[in-house]
Amino acid sequence: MGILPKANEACWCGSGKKFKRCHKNAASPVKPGKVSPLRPVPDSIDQPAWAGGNPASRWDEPRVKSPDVIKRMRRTGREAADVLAQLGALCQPGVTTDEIDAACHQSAIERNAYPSPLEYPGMVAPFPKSVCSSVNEVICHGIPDDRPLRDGDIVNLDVTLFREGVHGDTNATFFVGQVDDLSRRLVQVTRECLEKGVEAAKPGHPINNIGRAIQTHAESHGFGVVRDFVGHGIGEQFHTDLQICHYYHPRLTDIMEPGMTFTIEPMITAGSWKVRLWDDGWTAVTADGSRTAQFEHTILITDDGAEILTTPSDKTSHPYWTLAAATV
Ligand code: 1AY
Ligand code: CO
Ligand code: CO
Repeated sequence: MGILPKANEACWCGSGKKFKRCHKNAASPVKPGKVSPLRPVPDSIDQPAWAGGNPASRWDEPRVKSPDVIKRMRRTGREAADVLAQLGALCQPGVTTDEIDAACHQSAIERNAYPSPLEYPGMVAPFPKSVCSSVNEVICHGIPDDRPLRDGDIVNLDVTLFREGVHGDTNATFFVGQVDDLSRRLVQVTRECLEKGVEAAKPGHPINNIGRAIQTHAESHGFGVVRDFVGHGIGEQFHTDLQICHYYHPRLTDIMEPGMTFTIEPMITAGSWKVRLWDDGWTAVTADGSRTAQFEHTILITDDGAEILTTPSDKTSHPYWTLAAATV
């Protein structure tokens, strides 16, 4: 659970005001809720190794993908983006994150896809749901439960689908009703951080260019960059050994090559970027209870830049594209 300042201490938002005069009323920490029973996936859907609680293995996967894998990743990526945009419409006051999970699960199955988070192995227990839902100070890997979304919340939904033998991974942060100015700015800047990360992704350049671009932008707005979770190689496996830090890491000098596929998924905080993990082994929250936002794409390094594989069929209903035009 997030640790908040005492009433007379400085607010985490950096306003210089006392906490009680600033964000205290908005700061009702997210607590673990009730998690509904496992939703089954029909046998007709091709499933990753961990489905059904099977012991999963990892293997060496080429960093540069074949044209056939890339073709399939484009299709899976688009389906994942379409599901994410669809779920965004549900982010309204009173809707529970479990209801959003049910919609994700059903939409995945209708598209002949397995929702990759479902039963993914963890240190404490497998992930029990089909989408990660992370509200306010939850950085990532929140478990959908019976908590109704409230007016003023921000909620990240992280959708990964497994289809045609490959994964597509994408997320966005949505506003619930009327959201305060600091949170709106946080979400907007986080979206820009992903955009700047994608712009820094091009062949012939070291992979730490991405984190440098992201960190520079976040810190210029007074925000923090989470260190504990990174972008990752993706393809026939959900996560490969390739790591993409969202801050500048001098040793990550691997050169980007055409055909590489990986995620960029900056987690940006209004206050501390230090992480605490709940006892469930999944839910990661900010150590100081400050709010946090995230956006994610799966990208392909091309001959002259990067292609976003998680581009939806309709950009007009997807926050990565609609927020670009808005001003905060
Ligand atoms: C992640 C994992 C599960 C995840 N996201 Cl539901 C779900 C959502 N996210 C990120 C950003 N996993 C990641 C990363 Cl970098 N890496 C995989 C790693 C991990 C898991 C949770 C938190 C951090 C890092 N898992 C390592 C191996 C797990 C065991 C396993 C899984 C699959 C196949 C064989 C063995
Ligand atoms: Co994750
Ligand atoms: Co993701």
